[in-house]
Amino acid sequence: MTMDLFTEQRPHSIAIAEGACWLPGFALPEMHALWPCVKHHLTAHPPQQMMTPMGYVMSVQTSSMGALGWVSNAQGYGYSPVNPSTNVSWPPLPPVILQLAAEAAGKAGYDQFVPDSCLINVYAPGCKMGLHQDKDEQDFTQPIVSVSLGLPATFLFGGSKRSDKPVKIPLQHGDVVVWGGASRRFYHGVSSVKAGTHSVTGNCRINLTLRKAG
Ligand code: MD3
Ligand code: FE
Repeated sequence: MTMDLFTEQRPHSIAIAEGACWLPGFALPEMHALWPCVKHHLTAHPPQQMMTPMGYVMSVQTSSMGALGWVSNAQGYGYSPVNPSTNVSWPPLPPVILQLAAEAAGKAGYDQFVPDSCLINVYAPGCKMGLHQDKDEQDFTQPIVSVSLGLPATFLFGGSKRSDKPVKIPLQHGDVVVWGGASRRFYHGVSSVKAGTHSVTGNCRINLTLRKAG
């Protein structure tokens, strides 16, 4: 009884759907090491707006780390070992990110998570991501771990059908969400990010999406 009360007052993990687990503030203890690493990466590998196969320019700017980076162009979506704008390999995943991903996945019940891809999405004010499913990976039994940095955003989390009404999840700086099981295939998106200033990232939201893509 007492334990339940304690858990409700200080939630460490919140189940938001079958297989999906929200870990508020989970990345905060590692932020002193995580943020310099992300910032350095974005300087060396500037994020760019990708073109969708349908010919639209995505509002979000993206960059990647790891053996495989997520890319999009007129030919389609997928993973590439090189940055298409330089033809150079993406840099390796740094230990602080690998460890954070493995610890978060473990806490959600997915042991031995070893991602080979970290997509870095940079949202300036007004940027959003429409409802979609992540279907470009080889093995859907592998979870996805996301880390939110900077300005808050409303994450839209639907179901297995596009018509399923999405629930809104207010994601903040340092929040981690692990998406596995049935939720791995659910539709999701991000509402337009509101303008603001965050003490760590400045005028943007940054999301790290860790996947075992290959
Ligand atoms: C739920 N990015 O890059 S991360 C994406 O905040 C993407 O930048 C969003 O969706 C962002 O594809 C959301 C959280 C996320 C990532 C993958 C999922 C949630 C997911 C896959 C299945 C279900
Ligand atoms: Fe996605």
